[in-house]
Amino acid sequence: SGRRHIVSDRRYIYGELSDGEYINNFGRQSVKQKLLELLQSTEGFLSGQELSDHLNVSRTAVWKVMKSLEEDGYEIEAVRNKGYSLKKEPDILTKESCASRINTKWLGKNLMVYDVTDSTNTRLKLAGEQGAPNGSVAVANAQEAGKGRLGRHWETPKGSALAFSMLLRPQIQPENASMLTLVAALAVSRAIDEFAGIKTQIKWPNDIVYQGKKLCGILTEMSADMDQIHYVIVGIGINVQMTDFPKEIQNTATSLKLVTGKTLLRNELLAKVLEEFEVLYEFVEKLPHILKPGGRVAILTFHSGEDRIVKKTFKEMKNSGVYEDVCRNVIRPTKEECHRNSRAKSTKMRWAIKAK
Ligand code: BT5
Repeated sequence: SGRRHIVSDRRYIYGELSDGEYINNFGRQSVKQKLLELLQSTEGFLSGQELSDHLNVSRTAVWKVMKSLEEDGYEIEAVRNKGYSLKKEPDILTKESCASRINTKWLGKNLMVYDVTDSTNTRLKLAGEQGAPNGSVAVANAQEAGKGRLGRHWETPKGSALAFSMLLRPQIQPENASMLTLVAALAVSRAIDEFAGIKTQIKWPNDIVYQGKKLCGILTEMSADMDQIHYVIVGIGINVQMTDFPKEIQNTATSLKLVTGKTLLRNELLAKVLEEFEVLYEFVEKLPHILKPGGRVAILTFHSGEDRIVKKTFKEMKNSGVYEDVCRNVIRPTKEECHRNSRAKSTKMRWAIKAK
């Protein structure tokens, strides 16, 4: 139909984005990123010769890239006749540290990484206007004008916050775009729980909290006309290393460092969130094809962050037999089920379809 306006990635021109660092991972990866990936995925040592052969560059070039990684804070052990081994990874957000960890199909393959910027939402909006493809991601180590909702400010201190935004061009109706915030909240909550070994709660629709304190905020912005979405920007701010906050929020905010006592790597967390989100998003995007026009479905989430309202809604829908107006969002129960149910075979999915 005329509303299906997503065009293939090939139609976009990558080269036009001069702002920030724009990596097209579909194309060439940098030697530095590839080298880092090799070091990360190897337990023992990698010889200079092996690396040079594998990366198709000289041994001097390998050595130079090693030096540059060391300057970034990577601890690399170099042993004569054995080679190189990665001992410790620093908590930095660079194009290499992020891209080397991201293991998705399409989300974050086009990646902009800023050391300092105004707001990743703003950066990505500009990129969106210039035609950046679905799944583009902007990450910042610090934001000078981080945005909350309704013009509020989002604290993004350098080196301790994970702030990033995802650009999406979903094939859904504008009135359904809010479900992307829910999907993002679920993805973040799952990613944090798995990564940090804690149980977060989703304070629908925008916040992830731990014991009532805010760990993460989500800001979704959309460019659309009456019946079509041009793009949606989902911005996610997660407090990772902060140990103190400005006075105004010191009683309401917390961080993964404060909660776990551990220094968790922001690039790894980013990769986890993107992975979780990609799976959920693909499911949500399929819904219009599964449902009849005007069909609606319910939030079916049995996630730890599930709250009472959702439970009640679910029950209400089941009992009333009139599901249609209760809720229009579906979020899959687990990642495995997402895969398993991708053809709408499970009971839960059948139930959801009945709900139209
Ligand atoms: C939000 O707004 O929670 C959405 C925050 C979205 C931030 C991300 S970071 C990447 C992307 N780029 C951006 O520019 N934004 C997105 P709201 O619900 O309005 O909450 C804002 C309120 O939370 C503020 O008024 C403060 O009271 C409080 N706050 C500010 N910074 C915080 C922090 N780091 N942790 C916890 N609470 C904070």
